[in-house]
Amino acid sequence: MQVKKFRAKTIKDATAKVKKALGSNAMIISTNKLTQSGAGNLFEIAAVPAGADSFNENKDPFSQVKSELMSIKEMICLLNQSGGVLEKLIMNPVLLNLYAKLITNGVSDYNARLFLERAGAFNGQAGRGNDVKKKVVNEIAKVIKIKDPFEATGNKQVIAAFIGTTGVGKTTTIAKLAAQLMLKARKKVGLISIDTYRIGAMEQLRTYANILGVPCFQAFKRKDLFFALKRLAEKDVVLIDTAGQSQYDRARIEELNRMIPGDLAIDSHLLLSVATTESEMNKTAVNFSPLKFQSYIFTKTDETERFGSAINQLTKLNLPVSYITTGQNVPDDIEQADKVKIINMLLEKR
Ligand SMILES: Nc1nc2c(ncn2[C@@H]2O[C@H](COP(=O)(O)OP(=O)(O)O)[C@@H](O)[C@H]2O)c(=O)[nH]1
Ligand SMILES: [Mg+2]
Repeated sequence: MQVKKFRAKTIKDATAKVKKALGSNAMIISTNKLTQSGAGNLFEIAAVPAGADSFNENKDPFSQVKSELMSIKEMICLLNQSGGVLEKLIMNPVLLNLYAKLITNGVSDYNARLFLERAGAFNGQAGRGNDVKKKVVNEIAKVIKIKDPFEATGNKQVIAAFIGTTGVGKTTTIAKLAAQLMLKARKKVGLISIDTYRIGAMEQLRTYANILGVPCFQAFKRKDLFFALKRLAEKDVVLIDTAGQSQYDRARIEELNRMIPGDLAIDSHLLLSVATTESEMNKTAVNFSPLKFQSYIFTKTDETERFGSAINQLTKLNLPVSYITTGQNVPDDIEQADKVKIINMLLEKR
């Protein structure tokens, strides 16, 4: 392999030289600050052309970063971050690479820095090497909580409601869950569609219910909901679909809040699409908060490579994640949330 070295007075200039010589897919082997007496700063980047990095696979399942190396593209992305993180990490390509992955996958600069800081990455010598990388991964793992809402609860019925903006994937997710709970966990399932504004949201759910052969009730009013729950009292699991709320529509969210009574043990899941921006996600969570949801389901993970917005959300309101949905196929494209998988989604180079 041909390693080439490029020197310049700033990291930016050295990066530009690598890009010019080896292209924007070049991989960085090392970054160094060469101290020169009196002559000011001098930085050196050693790099190889794209495709030459396969020698460095990490097999540790908890930090399965496919490549330990950072591409020049990621370096260019980092140059746009403020606050001198680059200078602090320049002698530590492993951490620089990790930081670059977090940023390019949508973790906010603030959070990426926080994870590194908590892991002691900026503490001089102590912040060097692979140990500290593991600590960073651990710090990320700490904000990811997991919950299995349908784990064996004895004979107790589980009632789960699915809330979120129109189009986020509520009905599809319920169909996937209903099928999996029936086929894999051998549970008896019933469905309810809450449609306070009578917008005819029931049809899609009823179609799935017919295919699966499970009962499906429509509830326009609180008393319909009670009636349906009574009829489904023998089921192991009742899944409640909700329709018609935009995250900006406070009146409808309030309406739904009145419908879903606090005295019933209904476990609410907020669905958030990872394809939305961090601020949109947060606004949705804030606006739906009167419904006191207890966990997140992140949807459409297949549509984006950026899982960072979900991590940002978890640092804001640290509730557990119950499921991740990975595509349009019913019933296959859903997975129970898993810490290692989530971290890999975040750190894997795709
Ligand atoms: N790519 C992708 N599409 C999804 C996923 N989940 C749902 N969808 C699609 O998103 C659209 C809206 O889904 P729907 O369940 O009707 O959303 P609802 O309005 O929240 O009930 C449909 O076309 C679904 O097939 C997912 O995980 N990935
Ligand atoms: Mg729907």
